[in-house]
Order: sequence, then structure tokens, then C-alpha cells
Amino acid sequence: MQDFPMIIPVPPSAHSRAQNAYAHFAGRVEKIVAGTPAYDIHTHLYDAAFGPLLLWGIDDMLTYHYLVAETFRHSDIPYDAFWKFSKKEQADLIWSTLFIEHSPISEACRGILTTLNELGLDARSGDLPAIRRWFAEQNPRDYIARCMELANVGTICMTNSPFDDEERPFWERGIERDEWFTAALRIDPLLLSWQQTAPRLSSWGYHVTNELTDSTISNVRRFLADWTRRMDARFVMVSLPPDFAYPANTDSAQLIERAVLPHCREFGLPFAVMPGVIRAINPLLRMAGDGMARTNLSTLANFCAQNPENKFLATVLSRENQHELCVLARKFRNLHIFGCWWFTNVPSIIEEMTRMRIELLGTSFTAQHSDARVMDQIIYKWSHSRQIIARVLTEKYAGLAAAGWEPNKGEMERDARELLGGAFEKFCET
Ligand code: RAT
Ligand code: ZN
Repeated sequence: MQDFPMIIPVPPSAHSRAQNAYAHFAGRVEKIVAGTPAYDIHTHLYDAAFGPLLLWGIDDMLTYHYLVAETFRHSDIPYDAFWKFSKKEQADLIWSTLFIEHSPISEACRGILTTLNELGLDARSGDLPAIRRWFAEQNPRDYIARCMELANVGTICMTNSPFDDEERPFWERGIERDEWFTAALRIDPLLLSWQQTAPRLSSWGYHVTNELTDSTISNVRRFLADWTRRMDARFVMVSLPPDFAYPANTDSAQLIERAVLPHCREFGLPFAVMPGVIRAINPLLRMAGDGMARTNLSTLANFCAQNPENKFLATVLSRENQHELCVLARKFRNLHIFGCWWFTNVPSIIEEMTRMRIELLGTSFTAQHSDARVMDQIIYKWSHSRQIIARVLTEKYAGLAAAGWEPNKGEMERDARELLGGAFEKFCET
């Protein structure tokens, strides 16, 4: 009898099947996510009509407060000495500390490299003067258009505060609006420091007293109505400390209950809340000195449950709050959650938040906002986030295919649109 070698077909392991399914979608999904224009629903950028308020260029990028905080980790320069520096001197110190003396591997540092790289500039040469010369030659309006194109951002929502002494005069004078920039009415001082803000409102012709009488409340509503109209605001917005409580007999909670929420109902606007920030935990760091803590989300649950006619947008600063926030959004359709805010806007946390949100909410949320303060930053913030969103979607599509539901191109494009602003627009409209 002849001996034949036995060839037993080996079934592909579950692991390699999953890898193949992932590879099957990866390139297509990445292309779709990269090619879908985003509505950047929370930034600190300005329409070019605001002149010097719109920051852009290498020195503004380097002096971003995220990088200022990181520089003080390495440098022993006294705080005062740093703040006495000119912007260029601060940028020089940040560049040498974070890029030359150490590897620029933090997310904010890597962001500068992605941005310069996408603009075709060679950061590796370490030649900061040459990079500065390139920026000095750019025409601001063309440059803004180029940033929006590279980031594939179609619309930018600003953060607009009537309490900002530099910004307010532009609105009062009137500006010619760029159609790509929308406005959000930001009212932190009104809600968080009423006793100091009341005299300001009085000086602007709104008859208010420190006590929240009915007449004061109606004047606060008049103030909100005037500024909503003046800005054509798309939503009203506040950041909140972790211990903020609602309902409560505090100035903040009463102002929200009696003025802000009725105003939002009247104008059909969402109220955007951003809980979890502890302002000035280290005041010596100035804008870089804010901290954070886990927040009690029953406040948000109370907002949604007790005000079913209001719409709420929310993003929360603490990683530990994210699961609870997703579950809240499952319970309340008047709640739309958005973006990976500030300290959560780092790849490891964006990835887990995006995966968890998709698993609990499908595509009924907004995956990201940039929070950019400097125009150029939209390039890296969106490029880094899109890579992660595409990775998570690819994994989910591979899972659908394994269950016999092969997603088609049109469906994948629709999903990307929803996650990058479409779901937000629908939420605001309905
Ligand atoms: O992310 C930031 O730049 C923070 O300083 C804050 O502006 C925060 O995003 C906020 O809107 O309060
Ligand atoms: Zn912000």
C-alpha cells in the first residue's frame, strides 16, 4: 500500500478571519471618513472679520495653552518671567523645551508636526526662523481657506461671548459674516458669577438687580434675546464646575431655570452644557491653569427629565463620566452628546469614547469637535481624530459583515456624515 502524505485543510483561525474582514473595509472607510466634510461645532476660532481675534501661524500654535502647561513640566523658568516674555520669546522657549530638548510625543506637540507636515513644511530641520518666514508670507484669508480645505471642515462654530471686552465691540459695530462661520452664545459669567455680572448688565441698559426678581429675570431674557439675534446664535452654551447642581436655590440654577431654558424654548435653541471644569486650579499658569474632576451627572439627567421641551447638548470633561453620559443619552432623546473635550481629546481616550458611543448610541451623536483656538490646529485635530473614527468604524463594519450584513458605500457615507455633524444638525432642526 502506497503512503500518501495527508493534506488536511486548516480552517482560518477566528483571529485571521477578523483581520481579513478588517482589511477588507479599512482603506474604503478611511477614504470615506477623510472625504466627509465636518461641521466643527465647538471651536474658539473667529471669522476673519474679527481681525486680530483670529489666531493663526506658528507662534500662536506654539503658545497654545496646552503646550504652555507641558513646557512648565520640563522648564524651571519662574512663571512671572515666562509671562513677561513676548509671544515670540515664549514660542522660542516652548520650541526648544518641547521639540529640541525632548521628543515631541505628547498629543499637542505631535499636532504641530502633523500640521506643519500637511502644509508641506519641514519641522525636522528644527529651523524655526525659516518656518516663521513661511508663515509671514501667507495671506490670512487664503490661508484660512487652505486650513479648512486640508482639514476638510465645511463649517466652523465659534464661541461668542458678549462679556468679552475685545469681542463685544465687533458685534456692536456690526460685521460682515462669513457664511462658513456660525455662532454660539457663551454665557459663563452670566450663570457662574451673577453678583459680578449684574452690574455689567445694568451698565448696558438691562434693568437688573443682584436679587433675581421677576423683573430682573425678564431683563436677563431680553439680554439673551438681543444677543441671540445679534449673533444669529445656533445654541446657548456654558461650562460648569463638577459640583454644579440643578435644581437648586442658587443664582446659577435659578437663572437657568427661569431665564435660559425659557429663552431656549422660545428661540428653539439647544442649551449646551460642558460640566467638569475646575477653573484656575493653578492660577499662575493663567489660561493653562484649569483642572477637572468627575461630575455628578444627575444634574444633566434632571435637566433632561424636567425640561422635555428643551434640547441639551453635552460634552463632559472626565473620562470616568463617559459611560454614564452615553447611558443618559440612551434615555433622553432631548440630549445630544458631542466631541471629546479638552483633556479627553487624546488618541487613547478618543478611541475608547468613540467605540463606546457607537456601541451604545449607533450614529446618533457627534463624534468630535476641535476646540481649536488657532486656525491651523484644525488640520491636526481633524486628521488625528478622523484616523481614529475610521479605525473604530472599520472594526464595527467588519463585525456587521461577520453577521451577514455587508455595509455598502452609501451606508458608510451616510454614517460618516451623521458622525461628523449631520446628527447635530438634525438634532438642532427637529
Ligand atoms: O480646550 C480649551 O481650550 C479650554 O481652554 C476651554 O476653552 C474649553 O474648551 C472651554 O470651552 O471652556
Ligand atoms: Zn472650548
